[in-house]
Amino acid sequence: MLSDELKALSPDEQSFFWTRVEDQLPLLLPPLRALYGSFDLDALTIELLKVAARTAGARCERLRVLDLRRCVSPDWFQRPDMVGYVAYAELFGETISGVGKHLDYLSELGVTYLHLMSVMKPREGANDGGFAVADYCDVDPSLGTLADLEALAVALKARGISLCIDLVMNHTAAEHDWATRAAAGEERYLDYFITYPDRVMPDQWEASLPEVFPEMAPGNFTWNAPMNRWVWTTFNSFQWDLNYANPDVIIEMAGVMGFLANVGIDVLRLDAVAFTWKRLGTDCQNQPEAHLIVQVLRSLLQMGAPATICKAEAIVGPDQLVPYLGAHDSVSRHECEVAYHNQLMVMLWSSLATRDAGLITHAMSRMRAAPSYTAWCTYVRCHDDIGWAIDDRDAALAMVGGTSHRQFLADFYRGDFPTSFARGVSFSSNTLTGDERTCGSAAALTGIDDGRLRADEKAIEVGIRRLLLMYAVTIGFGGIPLLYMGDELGLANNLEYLNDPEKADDSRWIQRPKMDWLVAERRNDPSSIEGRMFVGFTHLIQVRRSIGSMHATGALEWVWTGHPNVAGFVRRNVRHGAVMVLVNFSEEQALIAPDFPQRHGLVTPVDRLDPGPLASTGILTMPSLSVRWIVDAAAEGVHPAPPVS
Ligand code: OTU
Repeated sequence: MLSDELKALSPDEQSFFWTRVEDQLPLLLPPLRALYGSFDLDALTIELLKVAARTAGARCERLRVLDLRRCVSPDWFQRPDMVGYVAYAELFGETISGVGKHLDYLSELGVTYLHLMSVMKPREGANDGGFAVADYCDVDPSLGTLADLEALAVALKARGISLCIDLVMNHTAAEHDWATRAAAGEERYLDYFITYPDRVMPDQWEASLPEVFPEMAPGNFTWNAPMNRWVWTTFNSFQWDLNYANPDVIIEMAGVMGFLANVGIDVLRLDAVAFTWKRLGTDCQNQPEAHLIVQVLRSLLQMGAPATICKAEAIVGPDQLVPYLGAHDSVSRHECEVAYHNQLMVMLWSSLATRDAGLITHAMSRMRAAPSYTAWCTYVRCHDDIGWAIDDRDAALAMVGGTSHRQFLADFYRGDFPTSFARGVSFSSNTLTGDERTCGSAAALTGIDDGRLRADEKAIEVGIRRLLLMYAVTIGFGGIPLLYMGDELGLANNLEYLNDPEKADDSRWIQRPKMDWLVAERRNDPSSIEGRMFVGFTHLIQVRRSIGSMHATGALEWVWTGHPNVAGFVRRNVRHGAVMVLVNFSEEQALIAPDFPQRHGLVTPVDRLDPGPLASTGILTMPSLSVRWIVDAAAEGVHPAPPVS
């Protein structure tokens, strides 16, 4: 069986493939049965195994070696030297080969993971920043060719940098071949999408569906005249949701994933994965089946191309989030290896505004632990808006009102709250629900832009401290910290999008500037804002690489520091000891009990960010807006700084 698909492989490689199949089948079959039990399961299983075998059989020698290496070292993405950088190919390097010209810059920063956005072929015209894909297996012609992408993956790998791209799995562009064939009346492809002849069903669905882009793209269905039907379009009218209830769709998507893995992609970011299954009477997000779909796809990838992993893009509440890493109510499964930690992101912005450690400590402590074989992608900013995902129960524990706190955060980061330092803008505010999301560059949200606009040196300085504080937490968390392009230089809000009619109604473009390579030249000038930022970033990254306990496998515990402005957590790692991260969100200095680290088991505490003595005056001082990464010197094999006499 499958001999045709596997014929390019040596007998040893074939048996390696069959070992993976044997290993993964018990993980593949239960979700497959739960999803598609009413279809011919044997035939479907064989079809999917063929896809996996085709992927394995078409893999080049270099990637087959990588498969072996990563099967031996499955923790490759969990290590302390993993540091990510996120950039639009076009905005960072103009073209894909242009990106290749800036690899020294990434290496200088210490980057080992590049998430390159919007590289696959989008529809023409408005395309939601590349998230309306017309061909999953071809590159945007304005950026180059598939061969360029392959060459870039090779060049990155030579520097120890993994490549991540988006797999927009929930929807295709209306111009994708499947969609045009559906529109032309081909039955097979009609069933790839969710369409209705009249408003009866759409109205029933709409009764419980929220709107993701209420201002730009109200409603969840779009009338398609050629087809004479309503099409399910959760996002923009030109983004058609795929129908995963049809097993042909999952077969196709497995094929696409194998294809991209064979181009040399290390990480597939599963865009909008929360939306892939629809259930009447619900908000059609985070349905159990959405998880089963990922489990199936991930298993097939492990069979065909085990060097490639999946990243969940599920920007959802804390309870719904951890299951994407496989941590479900009563069992842990293999699902995505990595996922965005949007709860940490939201909590960091919340704490920066309130200066208070209470809510973040309650909320983070209540979250279920991520399985030890996964890692969080931690981030401060990304290309999207910030949705204020504060859970009402967390708010209640911290004795704040959920609704009023969410409104406060939207006001604060819009700059409309007394004492606010932020200069963000609102995104897709929903007048019905009162929900408002926020956009703005990290520099704008931390007060650097405000300082620049008012030419207030002091405010700029404080803003830089805030931005570096945010990154010191995400970089010090373990997992894969993601640096959003431009943050390392403190790039400001960019208002150019307002002049482009295709972008003007989407304020997310405010934080999508073109990389400013002239400004970047100042990165080693410590008297410039860019220099202070860049040096701060490289320091954090270099130090992190040397701390074994930042490995993502360690267990995480949030701790109460006894000071209302200071939050903290400890990551304990069987192999590498422990690290305690303390963060003071306030502009005032804070004092902590001198033996606080010892009380949490760090016998010989040393701050690896600032090697001065920790508690020389009988008290542990946290300067204004500061972060400490405290390790146990005895366990880490480093020596504490000598006491100051
Ligand atoms: C993603 O985000 C992308 O990151 C966006 O850039 C796209 O516009 C969108 O999908 C459609 O492809 O609604 O506001 O978890 O937060 O999936 C951003 C739910 C989005 C959403 C997320 C989506």
